[in-house]
Amino acid sequence: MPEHGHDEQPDHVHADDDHGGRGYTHSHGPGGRPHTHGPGGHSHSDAFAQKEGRWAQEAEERISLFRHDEEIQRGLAYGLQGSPTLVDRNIPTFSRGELPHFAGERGTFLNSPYLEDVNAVEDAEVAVFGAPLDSGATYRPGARFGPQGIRRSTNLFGTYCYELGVDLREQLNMVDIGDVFTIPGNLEKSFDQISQAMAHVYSRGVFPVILGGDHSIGYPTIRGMAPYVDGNIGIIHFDRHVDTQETDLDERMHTTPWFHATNLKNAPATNLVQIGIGGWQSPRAGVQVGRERGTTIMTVGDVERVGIEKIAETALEIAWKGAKAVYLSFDIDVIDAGFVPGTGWPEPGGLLPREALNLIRMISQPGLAGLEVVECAPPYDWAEQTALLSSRVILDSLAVLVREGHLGRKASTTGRHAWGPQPV
Ligand SMILES: [Mn+2]
Repeated sequence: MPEHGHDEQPDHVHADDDHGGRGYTHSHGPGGRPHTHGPGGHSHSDAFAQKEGRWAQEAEERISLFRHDEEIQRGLAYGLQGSPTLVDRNIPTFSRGELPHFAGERGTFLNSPYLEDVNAVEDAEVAVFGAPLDSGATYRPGARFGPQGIRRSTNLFGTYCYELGVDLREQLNMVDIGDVFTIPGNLEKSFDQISQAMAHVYSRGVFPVILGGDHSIGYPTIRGMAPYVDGNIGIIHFDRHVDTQETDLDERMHTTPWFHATNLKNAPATNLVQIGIGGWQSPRAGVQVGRERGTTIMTVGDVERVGIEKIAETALEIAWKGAKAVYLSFDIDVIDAGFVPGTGWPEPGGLLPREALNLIRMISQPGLAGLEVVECAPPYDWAEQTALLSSRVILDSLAVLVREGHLGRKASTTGRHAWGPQPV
């Protein structure tokens, strides 16, 4: 079992040693929710949602409040005791923790600690970093502000998710290591920087979360991790677009990452699964490459007809076939353009947010090697909704990885300061 001490987890929650962190399990209901083994043995008349609702109510009790309490103490020490008129004596004069959500903004992802010295990254289990790049955008630029927008949108969230029964502050050592120094106007140099950043994090056994950036970063991220994977890498790619052509407008662009990534020795195209493809923005050159190389494409119609459970199961089968690691690349434009106006190539008719998040939860169950969310372009965003969905993809995936025991091993509920390495 994972070290964070979930010895009372219900029996639907598996540590990865149950299935070697490779295959997937059929013992989960849709969305990774518990199916029949909720506490108290409910009757068959219970609706599925009620079971999850009840399970989560019980699960909350098993999560520590250690880091929450520690954060309050630190707030009082560093932010001074609150004014005498306040009844709640946990409120400091200066905001120093999660609350209030509109203030005290640290500017990091989910208010996690900022790690200035990236040499110390291995103390963390998850490192979030931005790849602010939009030189690969062939229509709307703006994704260079994606990392900033995604981080800002997380001010709205707490660290606890009700239905997943996970509190990331308590159960995960996650740090934000800032952004890669990309070179505007020079994709190849930016790619080199991104690959080097990825290699630094991945080679130290730290789970990378990359905030894009346009989708051209899909190639350098895979290239950065590939030398450190002892075997093949599978890629699960959510997108409205195939992104498999060799060049676009005479260069490698955000329409080309998988042509180049699947040229890498250990990232075969046959392990590339593309979900949500369709519409009127798919260059035929890319489709031809996918056909020749044997990629797997599942359209939004497939998702609708076959159902998300079967789609996730099939995607995992193909991505994990003979592979040692599976990487998630999520283009936010896979979601219907009505929900994600802030993106480079909006395409109506995509997945619904609920479908996308359920798929993310399911494909995260057997474990991932890392993930990226790309193409969030805040200049076109309304009310932060594209950034919010981008954040949710990351948060939901991390929560499932923690709940399934793939992450959360370094977190200790006693004796650690904050929820990651602290600056010295
Ligand atoms: Mn796309």
